Amino acid sequence: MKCRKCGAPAALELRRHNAAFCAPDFLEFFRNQVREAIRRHRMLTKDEPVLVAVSGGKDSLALWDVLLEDGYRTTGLYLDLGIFDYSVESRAKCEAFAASRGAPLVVRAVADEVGAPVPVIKEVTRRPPCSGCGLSKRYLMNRAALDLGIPVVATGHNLDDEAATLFGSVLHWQTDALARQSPALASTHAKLARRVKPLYRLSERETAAYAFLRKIDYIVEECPFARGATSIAHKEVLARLEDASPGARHNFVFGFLDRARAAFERAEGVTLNECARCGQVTTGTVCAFCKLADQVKRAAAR
Ligand code: Q46
Ligand code: ZN
Repeated sequence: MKCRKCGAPAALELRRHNAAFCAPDFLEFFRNQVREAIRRHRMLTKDEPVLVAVSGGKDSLALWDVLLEDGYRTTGLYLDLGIFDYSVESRAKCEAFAASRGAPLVVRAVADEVGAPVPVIKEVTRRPPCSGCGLSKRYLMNRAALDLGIPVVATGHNLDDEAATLFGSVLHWQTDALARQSPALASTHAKLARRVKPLYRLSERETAAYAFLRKIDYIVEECPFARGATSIAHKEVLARLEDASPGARHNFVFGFLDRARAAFERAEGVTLNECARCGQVTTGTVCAFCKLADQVKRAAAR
């Protein structure tokens, strides 16, 4: 197999693109996909700062690496979820990455903000761990951006993540989630940062190859709570489809974005208020995060 660009022996075959690349040309292909995502959805500009949410995994660290290489003004944000050794190790990976690049990293702990780490929130709420965790992450990302005066948060969601989320939303016809599924979400309120996913055009296998070739030291283990999550089952189904027909994920996500999303967007239309407690954006009176923190506090008092 030869590199499509230069004809040298290929290091990686990309079946869905019907192409193969040598290592340097793959890295350039990867960066160009990120640039195309940013250009097409006007995600970022080089003269405004961007908060990059990093988990210590390959995707978010690959994203931070590309943005740094391309000269964006980045600050990393690591949210310590308090999930046993997984959190200790993933935090260390983020700190080592930031130190090696001389890039600023902000760390916030869920335990400080909610009153308990994710495993305790799970017990208190008697809900799947990802529910309290996801809620806290979205809230704290936005609040960190506001505190730091950064207008946009970038996350490392890749094509596989987007396909799995879309699949889950379609299975349950969650029309509000379908309206919000986009590589770039504009700010609809003064207290809401923009949210962008510059890796949405790249598969998990491609981000893994990028991280490997760039010698990024990332945490390989997944969150111990990921195993039971339904999103993993969705990913497995999609992996089988992709195997049988390369490009299935790509067509699923890009077809939705090009042809279907607008219909759901029109159907939505919510009014946003400021939470009576914390001032962040909510559709109700008190936001879901403040309610969660109350629940944790009440449990601690018992
Ligand atoms: S960290 Fe949190 Fe994920 Fe772990 S508890 Fe679930 S949501 S799986 S990306
Ligand atoms: Zn609140």
